[in-house]
Amino acid sequence: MKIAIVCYPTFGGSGVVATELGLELARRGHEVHFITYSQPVRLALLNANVHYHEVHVPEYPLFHYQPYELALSSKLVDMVKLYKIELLHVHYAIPHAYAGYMAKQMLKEEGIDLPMVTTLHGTDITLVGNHPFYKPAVTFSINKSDIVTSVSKSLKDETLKLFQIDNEIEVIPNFIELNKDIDSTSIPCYRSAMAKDNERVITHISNFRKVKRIPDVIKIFHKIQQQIPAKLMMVGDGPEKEKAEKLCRKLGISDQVIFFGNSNEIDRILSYSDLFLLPSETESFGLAALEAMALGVPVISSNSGGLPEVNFDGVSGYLSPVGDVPAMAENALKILRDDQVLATFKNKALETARQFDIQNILPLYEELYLRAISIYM
Ligand code: GMT
Repeated sequence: MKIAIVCYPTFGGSGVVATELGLELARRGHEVHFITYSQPVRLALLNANVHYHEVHVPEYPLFHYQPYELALSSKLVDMVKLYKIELLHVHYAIPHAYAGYMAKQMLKEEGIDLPMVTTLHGTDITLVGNHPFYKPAVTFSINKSDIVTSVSKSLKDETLKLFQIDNEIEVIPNFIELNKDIDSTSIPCYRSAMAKDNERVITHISNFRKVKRIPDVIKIFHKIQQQIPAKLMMVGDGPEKEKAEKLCRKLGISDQVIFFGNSNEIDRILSYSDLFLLPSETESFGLAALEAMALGVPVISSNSGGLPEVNFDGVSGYLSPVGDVPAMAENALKILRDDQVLATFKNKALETARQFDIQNILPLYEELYLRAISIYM
């Protein structure tokens, strides 16, 4: 199949899922065209089956806001015609489903039917999409998509609760490539650069937005390090980072917390980690938790949104109510205190991650694409 994928090119989960999906589709012989405003961060490699087309929005003094949707839908029309693309898969409803629908309508005028699959990822529904300023357009574009998927059952339920949806929503969970070769062309970071041998390595990875409850991450770690030697790896960047550094200074733990910023060494850092913290306010799925589990790292998370569908309580880690820092710290210590217990949780985390192996999930998308194409046959 010739497939166009529209996504955010940044470190966010939806862009990562879209990129990994496209790369695996290409490995399976499909021709994949990524269409977005810059090359997706995980898209290191372009080849005969992997193409990237940049959406350029020229500046003009009259525009207070650059009309990205307009440029995206025009680019989609041009690329579909040029490469004879058979299907469009948009990740994150805003504004991708809206721009995709416009492209579809323009192509229809020229006698071309373009099936469109929309995947809902989370904040496009729970935080941003639900805002009255966007709601009518988001509802419209979900209802006009040929097939809609959500990354968890929780997100599906939330979408049906918040929007007037008359379209079916199918759940296809996010996935992970297991047994990845953690090879790096750059100089790799070593465990010894992160922690001493007797210290446990605890990690948090996110975009440091409010929804991630970064202060809870620091407070949980603060309690853990009072009981056992440990270091905290804070990976990622975003609006809450500066406040987090301040809180570490206030709690007197700055020398035990390393802030990495955005990193391409995520797998390596995780492979040295003993525990992953994800106390988010809400999380439609929690891809970062799955990435940790796939490298044998147990997860301490909140129990909100889709997290219970990924992190199994008492098996791959523990779940607690949002904001319950004492419970999260206590559960973390239950895992970390004893080498044998830690080893068991590590094994179970990896075993749980296997359920989300890309090799099991990808055929679900292939089947769905064929179904979308058949609508217009
Ligand atoms: O808000 C984020 O964390 C980023 C956001 C995105 O657009 O990438 O993540 C959402 O999509 C991910 C991939 O499906 C999910 O794993 C995250 O749980 C979800 N984030 C939230 O629901 C807060």
